[in-house]
Amino acid sequence: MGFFSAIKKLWTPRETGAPTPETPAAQAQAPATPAPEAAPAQDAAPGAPQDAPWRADLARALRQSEPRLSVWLGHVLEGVDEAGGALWERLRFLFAALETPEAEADAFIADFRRWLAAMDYQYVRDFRSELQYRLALALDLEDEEDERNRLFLKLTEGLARTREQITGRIDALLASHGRIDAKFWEELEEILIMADVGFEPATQLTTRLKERARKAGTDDPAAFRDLLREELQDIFRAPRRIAAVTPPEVVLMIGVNGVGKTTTIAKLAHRARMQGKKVLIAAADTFRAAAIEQLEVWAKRVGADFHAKSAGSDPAAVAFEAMDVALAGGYDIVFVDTAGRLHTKVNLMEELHKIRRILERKHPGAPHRSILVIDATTGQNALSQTKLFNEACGVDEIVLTKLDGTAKGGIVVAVAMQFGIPITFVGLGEKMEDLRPFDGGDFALALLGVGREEGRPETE
Ligand SMILES: Nc1nc2c(ncn2[C@@H]2O[C@H](COP(=O)(O)OP(=O)(O)OP(=O)(O)O)[C@@H](O)[C@H]2O)c(=O)[nH]1
Ligand SMILES: [Mg+2]
Repeated sequence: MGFFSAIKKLWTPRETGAPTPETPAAQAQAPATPAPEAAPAQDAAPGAPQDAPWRADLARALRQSEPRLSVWLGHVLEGVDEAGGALWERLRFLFAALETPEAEADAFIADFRRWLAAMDYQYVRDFRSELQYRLALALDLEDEEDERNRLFLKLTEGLARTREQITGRIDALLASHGRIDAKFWEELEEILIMADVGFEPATQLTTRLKERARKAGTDDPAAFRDLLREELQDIFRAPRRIAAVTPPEVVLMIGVNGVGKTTTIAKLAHRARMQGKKVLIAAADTFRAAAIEQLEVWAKRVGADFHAKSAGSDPAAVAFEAMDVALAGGYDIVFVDTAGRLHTKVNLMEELHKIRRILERKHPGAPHRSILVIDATTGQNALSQTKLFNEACGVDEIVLTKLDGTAKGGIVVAVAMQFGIPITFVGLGEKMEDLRPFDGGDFALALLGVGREEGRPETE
């Protein structure tokens, strides 16, 4: 949806004397005159039919505000403390201003109200964050600066303990060395190993940093932080694989026990639903009846359809049937949950193979994304998990869960260095909005405790 082109109409400073919007995009592209028929902000002009005073006030506030979702939401929620008629009216006003088709706006609000009822939330303070997340997804605004800053804060918080491990010690290292010498590199390597980067990756990283320092012609410890930041940003810049997919896109979720496969499916399904996709979830973890029930509850909560067989059924048979349902039902995306398995158990890994074969037979190209879920608190074991799952059945993407509060986030560096498999999402908590796209550059900055503004290379 053309969020920015839509809001620009509201910004036109012509009639309000509002401050000129400060973003360059807006300055460059703001149209000279607003399209009078499109935005309700125009309806709110004196004499317009819908002249409830709040409309004029809200229109003015929106027109004068920064082009940021959180600022906009702040105006929409002005004076609104709880869910109810006033909130829905004000949200509709915002949607109309953004030229959202009415049916989509209604669907969004109906969906959100269902969620509020299911969660038993009434007050804005309890659901504001979820509302902003849903708006960001529905309006395709996740890349907006504001959302990225919000995520960056969470990431920085989540990595606080890991950062203590790495940055605190690196600070001490820098303070104790007048120049970068052999002893410096030795101590650095030790710090990296202690921070769970792992022996081999730590050696490799140190070698790469040495090379970087040599090229930069510096032995000044003051320059080191920048070298490390650049190196980490490079490491995390694994290319995303984007391939054309004939729907339904099939996502297979794999990993050891308890890492967060099922909750990650729920979170990804939630995202897909908010992006307007038709979603099917298949319960190919037939190992425990409770696992099937857990997934069914999640499917209901996020508004996805669900396919399961009884506990103890062949997981490949579930996948087989689910593909029939998905193909016949015109689904956009299918998530296949699998039982947690030890990567060292050959027969269990063979079962994953079988699921893959069935999916491929039913729908050539499937599974399009085989996602390995790794628990960031695992430490070094994450490396052998990645290696064995990748060898046994191929891993296209990695999702790292439980990054909130772990001191072992250094493992991410090792995984990224050793396998070159893109990390696509990170889990920063148990809520739906706590699963976010992984941005390697931001991750490196958060890991080093550098702000986004200071850390952005000039070229980006
Ligand atoms: N703090 C935190 N907890 C998480 C995160 N992701 C998942 N969890 C929690 O981890 C626990 C296990 O999650 P599940 O999704 O059931 O894990 P699973 O991999 O499906 O487990 P099995 O099916 O038993 O193999 C749950 O209590 C989740 O709420 C995260 O990013 N942060
Ligand atoms: Mg599970």
